[in-house]
Amino acid sequence: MTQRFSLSRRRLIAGGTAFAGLALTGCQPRLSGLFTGADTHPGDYPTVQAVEYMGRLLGERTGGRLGIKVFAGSQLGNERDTLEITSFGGIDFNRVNLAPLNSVEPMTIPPSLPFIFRSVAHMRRALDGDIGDEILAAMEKQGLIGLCFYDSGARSVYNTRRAIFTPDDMRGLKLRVPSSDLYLAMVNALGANAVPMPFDEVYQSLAQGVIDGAENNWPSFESARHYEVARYMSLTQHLFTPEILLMSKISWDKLSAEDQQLVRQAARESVPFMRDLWDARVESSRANIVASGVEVNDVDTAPFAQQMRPVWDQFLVTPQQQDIASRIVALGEQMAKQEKPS
Ligand code: BDP
Repeated sequence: MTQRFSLSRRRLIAGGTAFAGLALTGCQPRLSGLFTGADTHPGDYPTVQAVEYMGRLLGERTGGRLGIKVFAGSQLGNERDTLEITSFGGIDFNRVNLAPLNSVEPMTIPPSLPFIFRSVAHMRRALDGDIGDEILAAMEKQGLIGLCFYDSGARSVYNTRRAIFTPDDMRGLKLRVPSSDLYLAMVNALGANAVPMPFDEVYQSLAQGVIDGAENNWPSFESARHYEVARYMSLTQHLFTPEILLMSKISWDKLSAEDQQLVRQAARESVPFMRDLWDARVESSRANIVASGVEVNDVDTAPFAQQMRPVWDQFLVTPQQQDIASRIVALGEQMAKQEKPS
């Protein structure tokens, strides 16, 4: 099921001249300078802001010797492509969702399973501890250094046709998913037709009727303007798949041990900064979307969870994946118990 990165030379060249220059820098030893960063979201999005903040911290702490220039808005390509280029050393930092890594690194599967997290608090607690550290460490064998996780809130289904209340309402809808076998299986399990597609092509495809809908969090639904076309948002909250900040292992290996430490520390400090921005952004995006007249409805999530459940067994294949998944579940149960008034 897993695959190595497989970006062809042709696609790398087609990626544009920006890459050509960036890819070349991967061959030279470099101990200082302005690193490149990739993000699919626009400059004001919390993930971009967080990596820029991290770059400012690095600048302050090294007298300007290190810094990060983030190329926002998919300027360097979609997430699958930028991930491959990052693993070749052509991009230094990359902030992506875990979804495009699902078919590459098995340890990204557990936190991407439907309904595995009960809440944002559950997700944060799991990823802030050993579970998160083990997943970050697993990235190294893919040529990527896992630095930290960022929030991505809950993902829900939106579409141009009708409000969704039960899985039956999803039948026949052409629903865009990120490039991930797990996402494909999840959406197909609900009776919809999953269409894998890069995020930056979704708006156009919705507008042209190539797809009927997609699924995402409030800030992405707003920021990519999908809500202007998809006027039904149904709160399935089926996923809390987090974002991850990665560094190319090739770039990492060129840093001194002290600079590696500085990078790790700055990444860690960008997490609470990001979470504050994120919480505010979720609220403002939701308010703007509701004010624009999008029809938003709650759903009973139990039948969705039940219908998607088989993907757990299908995708949790290694003992390490199973172990992480059961620890996430156990943590959720423990948190729920503590929250219950005695
Ligand atoms: C957003 C993530 C972004 C993904 C996008 C997607 O922030 O990294 O590219 O979803 O669905 O929530 O592809």
